[in-house]
Amino acid sequence: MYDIESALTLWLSDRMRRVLHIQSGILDFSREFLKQKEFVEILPVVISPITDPLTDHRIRGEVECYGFRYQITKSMIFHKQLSLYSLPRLYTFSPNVRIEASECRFSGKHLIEFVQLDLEVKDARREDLLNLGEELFVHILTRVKADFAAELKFFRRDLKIPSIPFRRITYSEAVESYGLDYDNKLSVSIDEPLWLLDFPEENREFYDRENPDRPGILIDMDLIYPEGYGEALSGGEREFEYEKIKRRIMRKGIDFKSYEIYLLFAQKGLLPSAGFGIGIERLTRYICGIQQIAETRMFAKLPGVLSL
Ligand code: ASN
Repeated sequence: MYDIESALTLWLSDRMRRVLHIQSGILDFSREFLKQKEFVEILPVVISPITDPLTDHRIRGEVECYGFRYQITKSMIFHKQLSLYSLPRLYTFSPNVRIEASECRFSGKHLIEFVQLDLEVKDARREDLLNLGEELFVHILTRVKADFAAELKFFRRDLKIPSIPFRRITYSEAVESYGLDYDNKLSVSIDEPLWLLDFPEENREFYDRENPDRPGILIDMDLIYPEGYGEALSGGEREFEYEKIKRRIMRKGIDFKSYEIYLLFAQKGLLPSAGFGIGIERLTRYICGIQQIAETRMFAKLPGVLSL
């Protein structure tokens, strides 16, 4: 059953109103920064014959329209790549649906519908995106601190502006120090954001570029929030060569048929690029110092819970 009383209590609260003001600021400050950097905003795609495979999300959101099968967007990764034909630097605020296992409702950080600021840059290398990500984070945090001091005080949030460059470690270093479930332990152990680099191929999707000098290792990254807030951002350089894409799809055991249209474009020639996506609700959670992600937006959808 839908819990109308809890929804009303949250929506009528001073706390919620303040969260939403800060969140609106986060969107403004992101756009302000990206405009300065000559990015162009494109509109989000909600359904398409192709979406991010994210093979760990077994349930696929699908709709049938006019006899064609459309996927509900898990991420706009391929649409970002294809938009580079028109624009060299682009971003979108993209609603994504990822039907997580219902136990994830207790994690404090999973919603089945969320929005990511997803951007892509033609001819860029990972290094460029690490620098851009750092500047973007520092810009947003600095602007929130300046414009929303009263709100942050309400949340008793002493937001630190991290120093640039952020620390970088590799995936294998993280596993060595914290084990395979490094996720939480790493985030709890740091007090400034940290880049995690070089994921093994089996941990990621086929579109993150394999390092030509280190087979099996990808030129990609995650940004990890400090204080236990977990993953902030995910991205990397992209595979853009047809043969390599085909090989990666095959190694993942994915049916070529499901990426038929994408492969047609790849055959014509995709453009080299790098990019990343930042979850807006998780960023709001981190900035406000909120434990439960369900309190970071209107109509939050926790896994396994009926939501509006
Ligand atoms: N947005 C991510 C990227 O650019 C992909 C994702 O969300 N799975 O790599």
